Amino acid sequence: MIIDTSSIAGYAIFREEPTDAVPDLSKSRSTHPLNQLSIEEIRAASKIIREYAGSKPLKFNCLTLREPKKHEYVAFRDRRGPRPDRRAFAIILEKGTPNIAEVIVNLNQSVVEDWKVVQDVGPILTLEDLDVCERVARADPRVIEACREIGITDMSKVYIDAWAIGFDHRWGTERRLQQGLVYYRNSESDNQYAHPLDFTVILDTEKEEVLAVDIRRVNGERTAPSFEEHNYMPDYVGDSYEENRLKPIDIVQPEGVSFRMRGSELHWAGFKMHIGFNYREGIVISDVRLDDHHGQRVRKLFNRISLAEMVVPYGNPDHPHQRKHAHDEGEYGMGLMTNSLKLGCDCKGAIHYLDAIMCTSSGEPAVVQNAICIHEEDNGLVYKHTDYRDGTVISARDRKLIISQIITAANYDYAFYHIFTLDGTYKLEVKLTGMLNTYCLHPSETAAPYGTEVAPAITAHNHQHIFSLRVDPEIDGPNNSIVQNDAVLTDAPLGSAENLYGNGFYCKKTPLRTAKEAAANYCYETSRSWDIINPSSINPSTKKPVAYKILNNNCPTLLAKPGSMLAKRAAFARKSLWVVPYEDYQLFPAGDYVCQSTGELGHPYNKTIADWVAQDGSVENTDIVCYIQFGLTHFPRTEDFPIMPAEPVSVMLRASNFFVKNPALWVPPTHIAVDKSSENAFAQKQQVCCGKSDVPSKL
Ligand SMILES: *[C@@H]1O[C@H](CO)[C@@H](O)[C@H](O)[C@H]1NC(C)=O
Ligand SMILES: *[C@@H]1O[C@H](CO)[C@@H](O)[C@H](O)[C@H]1NC(C)=O
Ligand SMILES: [Cu+2]
Repeated sequence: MIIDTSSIAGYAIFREEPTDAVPDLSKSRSTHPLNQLSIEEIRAASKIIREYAGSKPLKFNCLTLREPKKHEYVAFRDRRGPRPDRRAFAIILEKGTPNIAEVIVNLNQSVVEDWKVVQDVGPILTLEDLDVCERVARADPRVIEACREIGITDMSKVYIDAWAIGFDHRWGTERRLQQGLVYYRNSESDNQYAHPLDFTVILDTEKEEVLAVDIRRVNGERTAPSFEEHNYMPDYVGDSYEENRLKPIDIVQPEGVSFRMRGSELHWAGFKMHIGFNYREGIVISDVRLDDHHGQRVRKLFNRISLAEMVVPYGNPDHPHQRKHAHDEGEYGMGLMTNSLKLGCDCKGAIHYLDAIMCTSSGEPAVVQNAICIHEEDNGLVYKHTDYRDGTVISARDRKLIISQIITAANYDYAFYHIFTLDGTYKLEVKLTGMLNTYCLHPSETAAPYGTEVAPAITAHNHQHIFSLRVDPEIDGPNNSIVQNDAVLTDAPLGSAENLYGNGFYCKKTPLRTAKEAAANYCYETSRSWDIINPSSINPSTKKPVAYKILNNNCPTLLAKPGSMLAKRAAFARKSLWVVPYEDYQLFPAGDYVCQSTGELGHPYNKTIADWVAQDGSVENTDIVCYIQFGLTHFPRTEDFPIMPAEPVSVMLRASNFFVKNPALWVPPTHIAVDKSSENAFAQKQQVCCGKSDVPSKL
């Protein structure tokens, strides 16, 4: 079926043969309402859109599933309502005009249901858009001259990373801009980040023209490039590999995996969920439920989980570095930048892959094979106890179900691991690797205080990585509230009757009732956490509402002055937590359109979290959505060069008085040593911990 392999900006995108025939969708078997659009559905939707547009030449910016409205989906899921129609959502550029249209297609009825023209917004830069940068900039006389001035005449050795521009007042939003960061390679496989050049190129994506070459002169002088090599590919460092130092580790699952898939629905260890994917958010996990073994029922946990935005602001105030604050999701798309994964390299063991189906600018389907990896890993102990008197031991092992994807955003690579464990926990772990963004140092400059000289004359600027995890909770049902937990000392003074010894402390619970109250920051002094509670579901033991606790203690403060462009554009990153009332299709906290956004309040077509929170809606005992910000502040180290060792950062949602007891008690223990008189059949089996691959070391 796949006939032509082409590579867009180095990513593996496999194109399907174009066809005019509209597939007869009515014949296809019923699709889960949250499934990605199929190849046939993409073809059908783009044909319907083209026919509607008549002779206007169109450029598809995106074409993706329009998820059903929540109440329609829930009614269908709970067998109270009809199957929702399949719909597609597209953002279309009418070529040669400034018009941008948001289009909704009903695939069941083969009609365009809505064609809305929006203005003053910047649609995502797709890989095809970014491909313009290097091609056009390399051939531009001003770029050639800028290179010649610093002694570079072979333009085939000049490489230009395409970035969104942030915001540039010279052009506003009339043009779709990008900036090119310029590097040199001594040879094709040489590490370009060791040879950054001292200028950037501004381009118009649609006109495919260079608008400006911004040269950063120091005391009126150019900075000479460093040609010293710092490499990591085998051609250069292969001689230093020590193959025999590490013996192979193979993961053996002799009876296969413990999860089952039906299409994109996944069942594992009592969890049930749907795995979706789109060009913008990448992985979307919906409808997460869990068997409660003690109550013999399936309980709802989360309606939808996805990464909703991220920002990487750089801290060097010199022009043009202020423009480097990539919103990798809203500006480029987590789906579009996703890698095609390789067995045994990106994940080990028995792997189930799902493909991602997106669309090219001409409206053809584009498939990234093996975009989503689903696998299990051993996760150490889930519990253990030894009775010190007689050596009675019980222990059980935990394991993780991991749903992952890896993206490449120019120099950086990010791996996203959505992890479930046997105690009912959900965790998002992000691993940061790839290449530092580097810049050249003029002999009169020092890297400090805004960067680290990671190699002679090469600085890597201070920056942050702040991610926004969107969680639409459904803790035992749709109506939830938020309570802030702070560990505090008892007020009563030392020596008083209430606190004679001064050791009293408790968990101070503060209900956050409105969106403004719920705009909260982490507090290290009080080990702050937040409970998502269901006020009408009471734990019989505590007699208090059941909860899932947000544990987020990696919350860097957004390092941008209030009122700055960055503080406005990345307003979402100003708090560790936001909670807003649920609205259909309200997903992206930095706006639906992040490219060249100013972040000003009240944009007619581009609302952000700041707009939503300003309405100060009730978030008490109602359908709520949480945006959880986490990440790290990165002062580059020499160890991060020439390629960064992966650095993890994570956030967790953990059951808190949700179950009546340890939810992992059903997990058969792997080690029991008990009194032989025990009557229990399982205990009598004298189960041993080891599997076939566990052996004593031969040392
Ligand atoms: C709409 O189309 C989908 C996919 O082809 C199909 O599964 C579903 O049954 C259709 N729905 C209706 C109401 O006909
Ligand atoms: C949730 O709250 C709304 C009012 O905000 C109410 O209409 C609805 O019935 C509640 N749903 C459940 C399942 O309790
Ligand atoms: Cu970093």
